[in-house]
Amino acid sequence: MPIHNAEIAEIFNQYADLLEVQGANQYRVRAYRNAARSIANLPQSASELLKQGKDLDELPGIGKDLAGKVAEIIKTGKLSPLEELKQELPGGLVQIMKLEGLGPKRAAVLYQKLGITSAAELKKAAEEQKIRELPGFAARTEEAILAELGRKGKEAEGKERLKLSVVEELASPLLDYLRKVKGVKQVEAAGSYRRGMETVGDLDILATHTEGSDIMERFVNYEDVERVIAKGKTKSTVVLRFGLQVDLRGVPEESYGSALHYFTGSKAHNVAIRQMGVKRKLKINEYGVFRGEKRIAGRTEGEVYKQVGLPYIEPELRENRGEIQAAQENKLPKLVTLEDIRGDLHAHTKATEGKASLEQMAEAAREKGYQYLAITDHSKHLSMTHGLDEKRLAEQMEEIDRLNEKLNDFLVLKGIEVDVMEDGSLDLPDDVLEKLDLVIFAVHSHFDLPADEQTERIIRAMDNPNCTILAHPTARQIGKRPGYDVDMGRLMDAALERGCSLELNAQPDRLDLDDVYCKMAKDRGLKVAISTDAHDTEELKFIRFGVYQARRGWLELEDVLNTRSWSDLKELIKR
Ligand code: DGT
Ligand code: CA
Ligand code: CA
Repeated sequence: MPIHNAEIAEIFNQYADLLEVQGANQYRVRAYRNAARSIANLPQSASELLKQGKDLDELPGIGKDLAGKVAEIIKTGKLSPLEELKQELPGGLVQIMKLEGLGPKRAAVLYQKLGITSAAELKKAAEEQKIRELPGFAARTEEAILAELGRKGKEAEGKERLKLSVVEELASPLLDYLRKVKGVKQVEAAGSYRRGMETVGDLDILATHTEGSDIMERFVNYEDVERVIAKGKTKSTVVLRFGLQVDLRGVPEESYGSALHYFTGSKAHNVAIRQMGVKRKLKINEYGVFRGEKRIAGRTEGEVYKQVGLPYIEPELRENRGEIQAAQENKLPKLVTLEDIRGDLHAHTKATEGKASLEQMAEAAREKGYQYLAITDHSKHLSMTHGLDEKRLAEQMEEIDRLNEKLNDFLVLKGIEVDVMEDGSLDLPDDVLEKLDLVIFAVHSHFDLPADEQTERIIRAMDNPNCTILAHPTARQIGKRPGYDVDMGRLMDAALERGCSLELNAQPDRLDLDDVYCKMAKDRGLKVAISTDAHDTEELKFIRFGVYQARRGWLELEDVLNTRSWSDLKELIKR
C-alpha cells in the first residue's frame, strides 16, 4: 500500500503539533508545517517519486533532512522522532490539543502554566476557574472546555494513572497469590510497573504454568477483583480496586524472556531493539527471536539482548533515552540499589509534622540497618506545622545528644528543614544553623513566582554557606500540583558551584527530583540525596520509591550522597 501525500503531511503536522506543545523552537515547528504543506500540495505521489529513484530534496520546501524523514515515513509508515516525542509528552496532551477551540498553542500554555496533562486535569482546572487567569484565556473558554468535555463524555477524560505506591499495594499481594496457585512456575509484573515508573496505567502480569493449572480461574476469582473484562485460556483481564486494570498472560517457557522483554517495554525501547534485530535479519517479538522460521532465543531476557549484541539492560533504563547506545559502548551505569543506602537525610518527628518521637524514628532507622538518620523538622515560619524556633530547636539538639549517648552503633544527626523566605533569606539565623550537622532548605510558599525570580530566590538561599541540600526541588505533587516554574539547569549549576546538593524526595506522591532531572544532575556531576521526608517510622520504607526513580535517572552509588558512611559524607558536604 503506497502511502498518500496527505498521510505524510498529517504525520508532519502531528510532529509540529507536539513540538509546539513541547515548547520547541518556532522555526523548527514552522519547518515541519511548511513541509507538510509542500508534500500535501505536490502534484505527484512522493512514494512514486521515491520508487522511481528521484531525489526528494529537489522538491520545493524539502531539504536533505526532511527528504530523509519523508523517505522514512514512506518505508515504515512512521516517523521515529514523532514516535519518541509521543513517549515523552504525556499522552493526554494530544487529546487536549484536539479539543475544539484549544489546539497545540493553548495546550502548551495549559501544560506549562498549570501542568495539565489529561482531560481529567483540564476539567478540574476549568471547574476551579483557574484557566480564565491564563494569558489568552477567558471565563468563556472554561465554559467551552467544560461543554466540550461534557460532549465527549467519560471517553475523553481518559483513564487515571495510579501512583506506583498504590499499584504496588494492589500488585504485591496479587503476585504472591498467583505464585501460590498450583502448577504456576514463574510470575512477574512487567510494563511500566517493572520499569519503576512513578505512575502506572495498567498492570501487565506474565506467568508460566503447567498445562492443567487453573491460574486463569483463580485470577478472575481473586478477592480484590471488582470486574472481569475477559477470561480466556492464555489471557484474562480484570479490574481491581481503584479501577486498576490488570492483564494476565500465560506464556510458554521458551517464550518467557521474550514476552517479559516485550511487555516490560517501553514501547520505544522495544521498537529500537526490534530494529536492531532487523539489521541482523532477525525477527524479534513477544514469542521469541527468530531467524526465518527458527526460534533462536527467547527463554530469558538476557538471550534476547545477546542476539542483538547487547548486554542485559535494567528495566528502569528501558525508555530509549540513550540506554541502547550506552549498552553498545559498554557504558551502562551500575545502578544504585536499596542495599547501597546507608542512612536517611530528611525526617520529621512529632515536634513538627511527624507522628513519631525522636527515639522511635531513630530506632526504626537503626532497625533498617542504617548508620544514621538526620532529624530535619520544619522551621518556625511554617506555623501550620508548628515549626521549630531557636529555643525548641536547641532543646531538640540536646535531646539528640542524650539519645546519641545511649545509641552506640547509630548516629542521629541534628538537622533542620529550614524554610526559604520569599526573598531567598532563611527562616533561622546563621548562628543557629551553624551548629547543626545538616541544613536542608526548602520552598513552601510563593510557588507562583515567575521562573527567573523563583530561580534567583533559591540561589540566594544557596549563597548561605550553611545550606547543604535543597529538599523537594520543584515542590510538585503527582496528580495534584505541578512544580513551581524554575530554571533547573541554572539551579543545578549554582548548586555545583557552591557545593550544595539536591534531594530526590522519596515520598511516592513527590518523587522530586524526577528521573529526567536526576539524569541531568548526574550529567553535571551533581550529587543527589535520596531521602524519605518520613513523617512516621513506616515512611522510612518509602526509600524504595526514591531508589526506583534514581535508577530511572541512571544514578549510581557514587552519585547518591547517602550511600556513604557519615564520616565520608560529612567531608563531602563541607562547603
Ligand atoms: P502504562 O500501562 O501506560 O503505565 O505503560 P506500559 O509501558 O505498561 O504500557 P502498556 O501497558 O500499554 O503495554 C505494556 C508494554 O507492552 C509496553 O511497555 C510495551 C509493550 N507494547 C505495547 N504495545 C506495543 C506496541 O504496539 N509495540 C511494541 N513494540 N510494544 C508494545
Ligand atoms: Ca501497563
Ligand atoms: Ca497493558
